[in-house]
This record gives sequence, structure tokens and C-alpha cells, in this order.
Amino acid sequence: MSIRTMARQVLVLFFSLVSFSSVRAQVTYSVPEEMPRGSVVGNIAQDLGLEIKRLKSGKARIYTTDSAEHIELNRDRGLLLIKEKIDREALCGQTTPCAVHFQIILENPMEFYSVTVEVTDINDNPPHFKKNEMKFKISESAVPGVIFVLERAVDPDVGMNGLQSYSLHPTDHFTLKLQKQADGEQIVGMMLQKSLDREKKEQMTLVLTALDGGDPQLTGTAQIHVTVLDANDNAPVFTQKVYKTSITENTAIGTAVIKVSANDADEGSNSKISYSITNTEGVIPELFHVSENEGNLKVIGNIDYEKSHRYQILVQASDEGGLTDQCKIEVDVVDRNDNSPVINIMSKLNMIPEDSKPGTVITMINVQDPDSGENGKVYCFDGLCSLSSPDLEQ
Ligand SMILES: [Ca+2]
Ligand SMILES: [Ca+2]
Ligand SMILES: [Ca+2]
Ligand SMILES: [Ca+2]
Repeated sequence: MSIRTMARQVLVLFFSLVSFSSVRAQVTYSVPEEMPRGSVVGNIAQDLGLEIKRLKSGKARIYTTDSAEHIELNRDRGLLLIKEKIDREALCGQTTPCAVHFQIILENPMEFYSVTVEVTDINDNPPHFKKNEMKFKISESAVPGVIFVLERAVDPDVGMNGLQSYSLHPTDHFTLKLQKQADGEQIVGMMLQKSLDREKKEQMTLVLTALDGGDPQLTGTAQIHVTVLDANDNAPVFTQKVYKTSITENTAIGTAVIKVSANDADEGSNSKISYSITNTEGVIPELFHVSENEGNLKVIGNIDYEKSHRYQILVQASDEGGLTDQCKIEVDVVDRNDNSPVINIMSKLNMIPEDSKPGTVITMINVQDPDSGENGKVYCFDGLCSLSSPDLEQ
């Protein structure tokens, strides 16, 4: 006879005999989950007031409709014992209280007793996160107060052994934010409390800890990796506010004069710098050009000392987000001896009387040289104005 057929017959007998068999008592026991096989649940003979010989003669046995048999009856000792280790979480999940119900059946005469074994929870599960790593990419321009939802932890235990609280570390930029929903579920979030700065810290790792209330307390952790995305919050900065250099006049077109340089603490296009001359008036744009990408200043026109001794060039550095800085290049022009003296006869006598005395002025001449310094000094010599200057000697 199969066990199933036997069970069905016993059940039929219950219904037919229930009217004249008697339920003497109802017994309840309480055991913690995870007790090892053979552990004593209770002295059923004593608690039901039955002698061991009655258990034997009545062929006392357990009847349960549950296919899993967690408890067994030891007739010789009159004890209920753990047959299979009971996992409260597998048996009842989050339902409380958790109990196993069965009957003890005896024959001659027929009797049955209801037994309830309540299974109490032990803290045998730490809270855990399904994914123990969470990744966020957050712009450094994110405004404090914004909340990022985190993954919740799960603890299959119940009551105080279940999930109780969370903690988040470090808290220099983010703080933990817990919000209870209408349905009782909790939303776990981290709130930005202090602005991020990619230029100071691009990556950060926080640890979210979930705690239960068991004794001892168990915990589970997840790592939160935050990548701070760049915003264009830094303007370019020139390495010098004023650059000074000099060139000789008539410098060949295309000659490099000086290189200016600016830095930008941002990244990517937020730090890509282009240079340009901002003087709009005067001759500067016709004489000088700065290369957009490198900041090289070159001569593109004729530099003439006699027109200007010094040029002040304003150069702007802009990043692609439109932030700028400005510097000044002071270019002194060094004179070259590029002008010969010019002699102009201001007045002269066409005829000289033969008795003219030595020292008589016969011609007034004007000698000019536009060069400066030594290059502009003119020397005149006697002997029909054989003029000489450093120019003429060259
Ligand atoms: Ca737990
Ligand atoms: Ca448990
Ligand atoms: Ca920038
Ligand atoms: Ca930035």
C-alpha cells in the first residue's frame, strides 16, 4: 500500500470517525528554525497525558497533509523530534507567525490530537544587495539637493532580524535619503549635499551598508562608483598677463615673433583653446597674426620703426564653451639703418664775386636722415660737400 493511499484512507477515517473519536487536547510547541535533526521539539506523551505503552498499542503516528515531514514521533521515548532541519524562510517566507500543523493519530480506540509547532526566526541571513556595485555618472554642475535612487537590500528574515536601516560613507558630497512610500516600501536614495568638482576629484566610491536588527547584527554592503562628468566651469588662463619681446624693423613677413599660451582646467572641448587678436583698430591686424591653435604670433606686414616704435597686441584665448582670457604682447621695434641722409639745398648764390672773403656763405643746405640714434646722425665734410655718415660708409 502506498503512503499516498494510506493517507487518503486515514483522511476518510477521520471524517467517518470524527463524530465518536475525541480530541483530547491541542498542543503547541515553539522551536527555533535550523535545529539539527534529532533535536527534541517536545515531550508529546507527557503533554497529552499518554503513556508510552498506549502510544505503542495505539500505533501512534503523525498525520500531515503537508508532503514535507519536518517532525517525527519517537514512540519509544514519547517525544516529537526534528526529522528535517526547518528553514523558516523556505517554509513561510515573510509570513508570521510561522507554524507546522499536524495530527497525532491513535487506534483502539481511535483518537487524534492536533499539534502546532511554531517555528521562530533566527537571524541567519545578512541583508544583501542583488548587485553589489552601482554606477553613476553625475555632472559636476549637478545642483545640491538632487537625489539619486539606490538599489535596496533584501533580508529574508522577519521582525528585528529583517532589514532595519542603511548607512552611507563617506558623506562629504552625498548623504543618505530614505523615503517611505504609501505602500510601506522604502526608497533608498543618496542626496547631493555639496557640489562636485571634476577638476578636484573625478572618481569617488561610496559604500552603502544595510543593517538588520538581529543579535548579533548582520550587514551587507554595496559599492557606489560615481564618475564626475565635466562642465565648462573654468575659463582659459594665460601663463603670463603681459609678454614682452622686440623685433627689428623690416622683419621678413612670416617671421615668428613670440608664442603665447593659456591653460584650461576642464577637459575635452571645454578645454580646447583658440587664440585670436582682439585689436580691431589701427594697424595691428594688418601687421600681426596669431595662429588659432598654437598661439604663435607672426609678422604679416611691413614693420617700420619710423611709423611706430612699439606695438601693443591684445590676444584672447577662448574655450569652446565661450569662456575667455586676455593677454597683452608688447613688441618693441628696433631701428635699422634703412634710410640714407637726404641733402636739400635751401639757398645758394649763382655767382660769387671774385673778391669774396673766406667765410662768405654761398649755399645753405639741409641734411636729414629719418633713422634714429646713430643711424640718424649725419656728418658733413668740407670740399664741396663731400657728405659722410655711417650710411654712406656702408
Ligand atoms: Ca537578517
Ligand atoms: Ca531566519
Ligand atoms: Ca573651460
Ligand atoms: Ca570642469
